Amino acid sequence: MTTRYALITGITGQDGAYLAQLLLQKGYDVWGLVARRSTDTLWRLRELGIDADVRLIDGDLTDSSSLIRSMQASRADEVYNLAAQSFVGASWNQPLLTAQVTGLGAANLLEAMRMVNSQARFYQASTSEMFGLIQAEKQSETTPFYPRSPYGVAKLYAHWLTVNYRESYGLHASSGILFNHESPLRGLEFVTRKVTDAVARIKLGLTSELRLGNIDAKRDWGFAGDYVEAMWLMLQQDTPDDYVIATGRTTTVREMCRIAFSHVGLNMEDHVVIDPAFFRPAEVDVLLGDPGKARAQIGWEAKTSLEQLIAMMVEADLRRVSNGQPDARARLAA
Ligand code: NAP
Ligand code: G4F
Repeated sequence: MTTRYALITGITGQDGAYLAQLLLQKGYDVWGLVARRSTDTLWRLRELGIDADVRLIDGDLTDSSSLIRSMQASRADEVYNLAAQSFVGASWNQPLLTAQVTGLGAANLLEAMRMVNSQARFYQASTSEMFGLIQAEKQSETTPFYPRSPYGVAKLYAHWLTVNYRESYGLHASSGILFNHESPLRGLEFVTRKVTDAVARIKLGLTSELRLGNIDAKRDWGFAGDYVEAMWLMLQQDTPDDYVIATGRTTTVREMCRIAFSHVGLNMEDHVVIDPAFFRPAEVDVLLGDPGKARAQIGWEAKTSLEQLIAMMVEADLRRVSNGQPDARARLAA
């Protein structure tokens, strides 16, 4: 069988690590673009035990030359654009950087792919955040977008550019409109991991309080390990297209929190403090995806329930905290 080559931007992120693992299992030669940082960004690849199995290339989505070089070096026939400034909260503080990386970054990569190998297949990490102020109770591929953050606006540009390059140049370019997905590898700034990490610290007596913002917000949460399978499936189709990837169930932050605390026999009411500092200038109140098209056309559906997901995350954080594992807490503004 001939070797298949994949290039993943954002390989050091949550999804990048799980996708790299999946593609390695499928026999791909996996290359990843890694931006220079002064901190250790390879911890996720190490946790999955695949850091020695992937090939890492220095580069940045804002540096076109590094993207052209990455396309050439990897000889990629599948390109997954997962890199982004992905934290919604930070996008109000860094709107220009978010536009450059999360928005224009996709343009840089699409252009590099067109120059080096226009036959390669392209995946864009689009997001339910584009639905923002929702225009339908259940959001599908045909629901109009109304982004509510600089991040959502940047992602919408990248999304439409992916559609446009498909229609303009005939590229095999697909966009996955993924709803929130989490895992033990989730960044600590996102609310699920912030909660599961705090639950572990409270249970082990290291702290007693968890400060949160709008716990009435509702999200459609799934497991990242399930969602990367959908990315791969999209690029195996004869025809490129856009797909909503979601569980079809929505839950408040409050209820997600309750599930996490009760997993270790604690009451959230004894520990959660509402702090206005964590409220956003504009909120996405509720997200609920309709994954019907993905089920019907690419045979994908979520396998992991929210209860299983949160249990998995709390258990992983209990292990980490017990082992005194360092984390990136100092970097957070969550
Ligand atoms: P993540 O953990 O924040 O990972 C983002 C990745 O992008 C990291 O590897 C990061 O590198 C890299 N990156 C940031 N700026 C870069 C730059 N200028 N050049 C090159 N790489 C850069 O995000 P994730 O949760 O895995 O999400 C993956 C993608 O899906 C993102 O595009 C996100 O916006 C999108 N998405 C996520 C969700 C979700 O619920 N997780 C839902 C819908 C869409 P460092 O490690 O060096 O920071
Ligand atoms: O976990 P979050 O920060 O995720 P958010 O904003 O939904 O964005 C994530 O999902 C998107 C897909 O819809 C991705 F595109 C994006 O890259 C990212 O992965 O916040 C979830 C909800 C929000 O309503 C937020 O206001 O939780 C609320 N929340 C309440 N207290 C909090 C907190 N969020 C954070 N991060 N920290 C809090 O203390």
